[in-house]
Amino acid sequence: MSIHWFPGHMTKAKREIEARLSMVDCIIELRDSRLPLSSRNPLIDELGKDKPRLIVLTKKDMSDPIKTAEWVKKLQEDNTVVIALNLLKDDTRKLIVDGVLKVMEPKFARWKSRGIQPRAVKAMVLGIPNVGKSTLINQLAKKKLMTVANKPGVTMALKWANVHPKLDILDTPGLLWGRFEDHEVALKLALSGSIAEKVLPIEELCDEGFKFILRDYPLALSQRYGYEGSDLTEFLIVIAKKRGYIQNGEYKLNESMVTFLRELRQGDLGPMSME
Ligand SMILES: Nc1nc2c(ncn2[C@@H]2O[C@H](COP(=O)(O)OP(=O)(O)OP(=O)(O)O)[C@@H](O)[C@H]2O)c(=O)[nH]1
Ligand SMILES: [Mg+2]
Repeated sequence: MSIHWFPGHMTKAKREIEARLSMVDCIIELRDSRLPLSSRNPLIDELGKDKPRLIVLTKKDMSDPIKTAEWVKKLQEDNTVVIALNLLKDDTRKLIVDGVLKVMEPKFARWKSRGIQPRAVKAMVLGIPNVGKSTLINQLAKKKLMTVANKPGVTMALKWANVHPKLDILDTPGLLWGRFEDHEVALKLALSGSIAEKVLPIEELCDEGFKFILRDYPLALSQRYGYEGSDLTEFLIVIAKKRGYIQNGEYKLNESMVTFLRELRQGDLGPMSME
């Protein structure tokens, strides 16, 4: 099954991003540390191929620390500056500003040789929906300049922010690519909250999420839900009983599915990496 989810505002945003790219000095590319491969948007490679780039793996607090450290190392092999951050806690400001100045070094040298006066760097933040672009800007600016919410598609228009004497950042709407040739990628993006859930059948998402946890983090189900087995329906009944999802003597398993997916997405089952 190939799915399509490319809301109207994204088509417009893509055009506007292309139009503004020539104005920016570099790109801050955000990826979700739980899925650094699947959250890499091929559109960003195409749009920003000639720009210095800082890669930030976000939501480090939600990913498996060992896997994230491996990813940082691997991505750095391409001579890119890569940092993994919990945007809500880490010293985001210093780390990002230092990272931007580092990737800009060759450009600064060119400016100098051409006699161009140093000025604040203009960076564009790019990434899939819900990865933390607007959060990153708010943390840098130390105030709530951008609207942030835990669902994809919050930012709808491009907006500049002066976040530091040396840095201006352009916030952009999260972009997805039009077609997911790879269904597994779409599933991971839905399980982590970057594509609207309604795009994929909830049963399939639950099934995939459940299989993933059984395979990679088998203790998580017993720790959070007290469930020791490996049968999805049985597990959903356990949630229904615990949370009172029962009507006229019947279990409302749909509510169990919604709860399970929400808790998985928001990291309630513990730090996990899908890649
Ligand atoms: N735990 C955790 N949550 C984060 C982190 N970064 C962002 N978030 C949360 O992720 C959600 C989405 O953040 P936004 O900044 O709105 O994401 P965005 O990339 O701007 O999303 P769009 O505008 O929809 O493209 C919010 O609930 C943030 O609080 C992080 O490092 N750790
Ligand atoms: Mg946003």
